Amino acid sequence: MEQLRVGMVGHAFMGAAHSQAWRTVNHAFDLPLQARMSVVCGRDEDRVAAAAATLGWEAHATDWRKVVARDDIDLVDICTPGDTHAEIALAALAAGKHVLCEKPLANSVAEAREMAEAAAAAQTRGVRTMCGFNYRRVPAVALMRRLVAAGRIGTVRHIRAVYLQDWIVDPEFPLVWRLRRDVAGSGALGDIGAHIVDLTQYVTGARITGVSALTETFVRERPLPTEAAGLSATGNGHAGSGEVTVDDAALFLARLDGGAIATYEATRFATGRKNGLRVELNGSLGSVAFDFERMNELEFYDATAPSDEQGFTRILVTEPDHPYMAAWWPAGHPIGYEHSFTHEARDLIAAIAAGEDPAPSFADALQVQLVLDAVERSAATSAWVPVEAELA
Ligand code: SOE
Repeated sequence: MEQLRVGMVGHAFMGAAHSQAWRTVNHAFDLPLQARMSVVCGRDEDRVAAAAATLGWEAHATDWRKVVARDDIDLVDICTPGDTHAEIALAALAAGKHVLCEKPLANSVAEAREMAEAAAAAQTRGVRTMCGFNYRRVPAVALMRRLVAAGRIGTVRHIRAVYLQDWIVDPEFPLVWRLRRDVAGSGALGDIGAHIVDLTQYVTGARITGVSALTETFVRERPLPTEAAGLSATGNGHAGSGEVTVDDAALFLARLDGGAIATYEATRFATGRKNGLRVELNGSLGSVAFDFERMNELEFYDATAPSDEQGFTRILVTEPDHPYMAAWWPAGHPIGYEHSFTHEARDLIAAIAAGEDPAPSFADALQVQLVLDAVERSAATSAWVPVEAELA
């Protein structure tokens, strides 16, 4: 079978999740291309060598430029912090590689726009791009979109979206890269707010047209981390402290072009909430709600049912005719977080093999970036900020 030879840059949390997907995808799904885990790249030789062995990569490298230039690489998978996305993606596209890039696409609208333009130019040469908004690929979320598109909740009036985490409530938690604007671009807003912006636009098929926002940084100074690590770095009281340069929480109101109004909340200070992503839609004919902590379920309220039968129904999203589920276990056997990445890899491989554009493309991700930017400008000015449409 023809191969899709992957070079992945970055091997921390997201790198591990993507590796799991590349390892599994051809075992779960019947696809015309075989993913091959050719090389993983990281800055530290020892660590990347260990990651290659643990995660199942054939080889390791320390210079992403060489990986991107290799003739035997078809796709570059970017799992690094946001400050390197644009440079790596632009180089990969120039070298004719397909690109999968973690979210948010970039650290600024200018970078995201340059990436989307480069993707559009590369697309004319058959090169495909995708941004890793993995929650789209949770079967219950895909089912939510299917129900909305089929008109089962009628006209969407309300969107209520929250993404709640609590991993930095402790003021002694160190200043990891996700808390630095120069590396991450923004805080809770770009890291987790981006997911609910993408997810709600995806399930409704509507676009955010304007926002009114506020952001807050509750803890403005933190101990410096002992080493550049991810979510679990330990503090070092002796290394001094540094300034938190991103938001801890971002809240905003929005309007969408289908007429719906929405509320969004993204925070890392929701004590007790570990990864609480919840989206509820209320429409003229019903409602539908998803909660990631119960990711194999979807709540559905059908206002057209006889009044004595009305009430929220819990759909267990494990039937073979639910999105993606035929590939897994018999009905009633649930799946987990990692499957969303396997589904992402499945959709990307299928699109590349079919010569089609996968979604969300870099252009779709640019649209999310425009919303993030509008949120920051609205929070800074206390004003309503419109969001322009960039998509054709
Ligand atoms: C940290 O907040 C994080 O790992 C995000 O970066 C991911 O996108 C999200 O899925 C889980 O939380």
